Amino acid sequence: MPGIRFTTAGESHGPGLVTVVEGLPAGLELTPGDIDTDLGRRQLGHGRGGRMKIESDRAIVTAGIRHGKTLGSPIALRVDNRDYANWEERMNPWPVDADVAEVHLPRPGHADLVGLQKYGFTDVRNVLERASARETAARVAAGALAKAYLRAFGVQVRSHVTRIGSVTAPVTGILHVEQFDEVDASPVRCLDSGASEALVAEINSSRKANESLGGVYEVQTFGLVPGIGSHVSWEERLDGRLAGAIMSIQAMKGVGVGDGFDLAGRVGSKAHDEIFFSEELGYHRETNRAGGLEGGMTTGDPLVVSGAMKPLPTLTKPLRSVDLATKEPAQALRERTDSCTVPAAAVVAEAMVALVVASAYREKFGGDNISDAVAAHAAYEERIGWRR
Ligand code: EPS
Repeated sequence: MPGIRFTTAGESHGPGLVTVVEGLPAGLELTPGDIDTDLGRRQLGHGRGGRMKIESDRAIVTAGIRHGKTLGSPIALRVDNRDYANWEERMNPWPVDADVAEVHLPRPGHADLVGLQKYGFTDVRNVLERASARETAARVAAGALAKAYLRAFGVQVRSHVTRIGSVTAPVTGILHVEQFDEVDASPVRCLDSGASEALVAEINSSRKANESLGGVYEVQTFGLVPGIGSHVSWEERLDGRLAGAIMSIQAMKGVGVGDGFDLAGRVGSKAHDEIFFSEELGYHRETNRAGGLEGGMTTGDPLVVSGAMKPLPTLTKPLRSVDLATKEPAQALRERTDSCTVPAAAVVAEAMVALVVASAYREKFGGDNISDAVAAHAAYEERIGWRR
């Protein structure tokens, strides 16, 4: 079932990031703005640190696109790290004529200590550079291609932040795609303006206390047809694939589909979505507790996936750790850091959801050229009598 595959490479303060995306059909129209708009959205959000004033992420296409259309070949994108200019000695790919100090103070909650043990290093920098969430810029670039592919089928992927620290935005009910149009105008990417202010205040007070904060976001995908994914094998269940993709994002500790963990505490009659039929809508539901997935397949209702992010582990008031050179108690590495990146994480999660859903569309509708896939999609809609 070859769908869409991607990989990333790059260290946070190295020369730059790269992604290679395979499996997109030929003939898909793209503009630079399709990629760069999302790269810019990922850099926003209240709670970001000094690094975002240095970077201004743009994708440089090095393969797979010609005159604004995909060729069907692997697409390679590069995002340069502007900050590399300040790190050329410490992060040079080649030996340098300078004494570069090793980092010996692992941060609790980061990959630092275990990565060092596993890969046989003495310098924490050899781990933290790749573990850094800077890598998510490459994922967002790849995700922008997946979103462009999904647009050909009328599918749109959106996100919003529902909680930061102890402050939760009011419960929203079923959302429509237009309700997300202004979400990027909120400094915390929250749909409720009152809650938005409270979330900003929560970040400000934790920053004053030298604390970092996590939170919860939701990704919603609109315009899907029923039957993407499959119940027939564990690998094809879309919920499993989405959960893996969300959990692969740095700092994630939980994932939910639809009403998620809340469903576990309900009686069955309040946990499912009853089925109706009308000439106008065909088969439909009046609720979406399942988050648009039944049996590992889309139902055609909005796909709702939430992610829980832990507070960032780089702290301005560091936690206790051990100096790896002396084995003596010490404070963890104290570096320039963000205090909250939940708004940015939601944009990264959009990319990961888009890549998973696009891959499943590609598996189902195939096509060497995008027009083949769109025709297969239309034939499928016709067969199942889909009317939305
Ligand atoms: C990060 C630490 C900070 C963030 C970085 C992720 O970087 P620095 O150590 O250079 O201040 O800014 O995120 C990005 C650079 C980005 O583009 O999102 C970390 O330790 O994960």
